[in-house]
Amino acid sequence: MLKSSYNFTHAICRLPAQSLVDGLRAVDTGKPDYDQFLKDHNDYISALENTGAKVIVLEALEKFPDSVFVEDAALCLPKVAIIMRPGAPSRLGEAAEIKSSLSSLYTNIEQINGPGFIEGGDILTTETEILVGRSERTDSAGIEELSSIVKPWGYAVREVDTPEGILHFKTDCSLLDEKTILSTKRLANTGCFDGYDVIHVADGEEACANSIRFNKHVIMPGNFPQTEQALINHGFTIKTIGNSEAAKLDGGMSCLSLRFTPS
Ligand code: CIR
Repeated sequence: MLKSSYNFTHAICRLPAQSLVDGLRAVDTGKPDYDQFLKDHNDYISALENTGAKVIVLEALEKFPDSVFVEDAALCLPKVAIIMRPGAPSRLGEAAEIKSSLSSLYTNIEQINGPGFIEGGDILTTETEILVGRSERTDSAGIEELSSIVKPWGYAVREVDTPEGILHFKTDCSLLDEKTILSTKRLANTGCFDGYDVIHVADGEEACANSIRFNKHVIMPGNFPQTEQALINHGFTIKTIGNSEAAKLDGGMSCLSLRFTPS
């Protein structure tokens, strides 16, 4: 049987708004180039489509500069979609926008109502559990609410720590298959992946830890040759995508899509 944590029939992406140049970032490393961002985003969509998936491309939302990072607004499980409650005030309104897009695709839609906060970038769904990292954007109350929503659907949530200074839990890790995680050493050293096989990203290549396994490919940002070679050596098929502009906004491969199989 195909594993549901990395095999998907569908993805949702959102076109980048021109306002993305005003998107959130921890450190200002320069203004993102919109045209380059759009080109990379197009390549990303093609990479998803090339695995046979249907990609739904939503309209740009100028009101929300970070809305291209569509992953943070929802968690899409096989039978239920859960609308998040982003911890960044400027992103809170993205929840209602994604809800209306998901309503034609899912029969069951649940919602985090608060008072807690939770963003999709802090959630790693594996074949056996849902790991959620506390971060600046996700708190214990948000995780607790998610846990009570998904329990009746048969999912166990495990709350873990995201090391200080890292935007999201998944900034530093990705699922590669049902037993294997790609992770930075600083995250894996917390012990949160004990019981899984862990492949460490190469020293100095921490920024490629945010990759995605999407059907037969691992889609990772370009220019991380040592980690790319290590993954090839482990038997994974790699597709690289330019990420220079999204990286200026602390974005990577997972943030740019919601990946799912509606039932
Ligand atoms: C933000 O700070 O919210 C955006 N500039 C980047 C969001 C990246 N999302 C993700 O890692 N899931």
